[in-house]
Amino acid sequence: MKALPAPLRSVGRVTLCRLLSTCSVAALALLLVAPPALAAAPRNDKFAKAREIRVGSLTVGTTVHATRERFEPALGEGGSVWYRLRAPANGDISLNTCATRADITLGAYTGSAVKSLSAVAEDDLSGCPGRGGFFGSHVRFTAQAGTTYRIGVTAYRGAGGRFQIVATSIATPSNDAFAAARRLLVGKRAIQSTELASAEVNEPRHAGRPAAKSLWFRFRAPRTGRFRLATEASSFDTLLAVYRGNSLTNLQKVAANDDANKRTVSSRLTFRATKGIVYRVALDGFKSSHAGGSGDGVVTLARA
Ligand SMILES: [Ca+2]
Ligand SMILES: [Ca+2]
Ligand SMILES: [Ca+2]
Repeated sequence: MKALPAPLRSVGRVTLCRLLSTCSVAALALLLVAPPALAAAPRNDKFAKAREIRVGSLTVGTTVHATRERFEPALGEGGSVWYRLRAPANGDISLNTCATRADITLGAYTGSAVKSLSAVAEDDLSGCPGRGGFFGSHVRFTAQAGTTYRIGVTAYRGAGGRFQIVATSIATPSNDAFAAARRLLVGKRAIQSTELASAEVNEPRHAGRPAAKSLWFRFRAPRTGRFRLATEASSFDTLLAVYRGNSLTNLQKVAANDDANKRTVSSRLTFRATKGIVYRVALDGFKSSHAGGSGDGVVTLARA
């Protein structure tokens, strides 16, 4: 539901630290976990050892024990790790670290050597909705098909920590319409931007809010039992709903959720499924004066 108020997102780091009483504690914690000499650096510490990531993926990494190379872009003061992302098509690409508590920065560059990089987009802490989103970074850039972009994740200060990068392409989603629902598999994630999604005539409200930018998924239960759906790591205030029925006009709600708890704006629900029955899942966004109601969506299905 309610996201971080807009003024808090735009204040500078010093002011933010004053607002957050936990800041000094966090700084102390960073000092305590400062890397000892000779600790193993992450495998993608060096620019030349960049790890590949793709749009529609979630990547887990860490800046702990990472180092800096000469001529690196000076976005943060700590160590960096590197990724390469090859644009599959022309269009905008969005990268976020919203599910990250560590204070890290995110940059996208072109160029094949660390001393000749051109910044395409950089972000320190534009913020993400919900608790823990204060240090979230978000970049978006217009990509050219076939171009390899270099993505640097740098600790702002100190060691940084573990992070998650979600990458999506801002394209018209193939599963915008109920009839074109995308298949969900147990134990897998579906990662897509909802930005260009829309609502259909006769579409029900999802988790109590009018349908606006919904994506549809379908799930055929492989056995009878309880399953869990969650949207953690999404970059926006999500709504999630599960239905039975094979058309928009005969849907029966099975379960729905706006916020998993009072500390988050991501959604989480469990539902009992019957073997062989097809369930339809809607992902939508909570639109408010300071939240757009769309972004990088992550839907995870698991056995409960
Ligand atoms: Ca490095
Ligand atoms: Ca839709
Ligand atoms: Ca929500």
